[in-house]
Amino acid sequence: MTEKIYLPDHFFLGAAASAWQTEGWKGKKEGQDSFMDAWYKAHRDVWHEGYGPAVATDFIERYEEDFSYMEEIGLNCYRTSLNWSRFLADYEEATVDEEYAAYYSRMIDSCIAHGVEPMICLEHYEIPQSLMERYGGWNSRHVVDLFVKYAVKAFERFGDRVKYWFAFNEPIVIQTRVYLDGLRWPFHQDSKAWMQWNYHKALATAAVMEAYKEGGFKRPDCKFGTIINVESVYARTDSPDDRNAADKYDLFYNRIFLDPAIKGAYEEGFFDLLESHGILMDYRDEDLKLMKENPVDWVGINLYHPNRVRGRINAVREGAPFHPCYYYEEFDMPGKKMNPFRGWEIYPRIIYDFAIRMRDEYGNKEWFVAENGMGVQNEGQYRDPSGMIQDDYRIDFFQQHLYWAIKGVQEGSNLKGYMNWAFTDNVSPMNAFKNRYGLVEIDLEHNRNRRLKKSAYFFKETIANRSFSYENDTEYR
Ligand code: BGP
Repeated sequence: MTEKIYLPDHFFLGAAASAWQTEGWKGKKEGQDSFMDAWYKAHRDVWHEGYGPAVATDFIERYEEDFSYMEEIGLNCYRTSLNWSRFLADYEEATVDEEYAAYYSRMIDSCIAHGVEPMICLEHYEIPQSLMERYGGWNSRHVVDLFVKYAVKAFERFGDRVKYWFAFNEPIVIQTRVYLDGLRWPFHQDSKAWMQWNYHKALATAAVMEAYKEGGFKRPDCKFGTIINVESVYARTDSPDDRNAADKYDLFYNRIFLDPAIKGAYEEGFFDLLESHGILMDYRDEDLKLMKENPVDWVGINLYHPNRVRGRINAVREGAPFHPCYYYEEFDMPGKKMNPFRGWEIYPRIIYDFAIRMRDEYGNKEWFVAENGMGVQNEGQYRDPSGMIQDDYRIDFFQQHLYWAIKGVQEGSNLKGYMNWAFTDNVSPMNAFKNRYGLVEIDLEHNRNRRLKKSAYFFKETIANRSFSYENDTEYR
């Protein structure tokens, strides 16, 4: 059955990206590597076909072109990050690198001139590598102070034009891949450092929120938030054992950031649990007060795929470093739909389920989908004779996810908009340009030229008509 789905009033449609995944290194100075740059240089072997952040999409030279396409599509907003490692020439003193700041200022002006609202994230994995080397990155409390100084400089420079700021994109990711799972350079496993990083980032979110308010940067039409990757978790069955596994998964990967950001506090018993596993971080009572007083205005949520778990069948070896999988095992649900390229299950209802959760468990705080999208390999095979990639699979993906998002709004969730990852194809950590996500193709063979995919026109029409057609397959056959 074909249904016409209308976008709710004021519901925005945008697209996201980040500085390190698009800009390229043009103009980058000695000592300005981010952690991602350093990882790429140190262990390039694992980066798909050797591509990485060095050139990326060359956004630094081509943002004007990208914004023209956004204008053509009618995109409401564009989210990217400010590259901490490049915006400052000295991280201790927060001395601004004028050259990078001038580029950034022009870029923001161009974005606005094309009718697109900029949304800026202060860290999308771009922690300066020199802070990793000197202090162990977010393991150090001093880095929280440096981050606040950096944020204030950013507000001073661009706060007159940027209304929407975010502390982090996916604050849990780096330390989970590095210290918890040991999957990435520099291959140093440390579960306690993992927790310390989580904590310092939650603290930094509150501290920057406070600086934003107290520095007078928060005009009435401005909002400060953070962007959290929620790992939508489903228990294998309704058994207490499976449900407990899902609950612990949710605690260690989701509530660990949602709770301090939105409720201003960790749940009761959490610190005891951390202590029982030997990973209780260093904290001060005054930090908890700061968090309590500074919840964010809204949150962006990155939602890609569900995670399914069950209670453990095998015990974890005694003496193994703590990992949340102490409480769960992943569960491979028969019959699940897959995006085979990225290896992620497709289950569009995750947006609706989270919408209801925000409504019922998080005081119906304002939120938006900050990333959702489909990464596909070898998209050239879907090119039509005119040269355009016919990404109908991506259009289906958008329709289904938007359908469930709008259902969430209809049932009272304070969901304000939806952003695709990403505007153009860009560099993923390690996978580089392997899986393409963009509405706009980046042609690596031809000077990184841009070309709109069919999905860009789906966005364009949906924005122009404030509606789209959705094939709701309800027929029993
Ligand atoms: C999100 C990140 C993005 C982007 C995206 C795509 O988790 O915020 O930076 O990379 O995932 O996933 P991947 O790059 O792993 O394919």
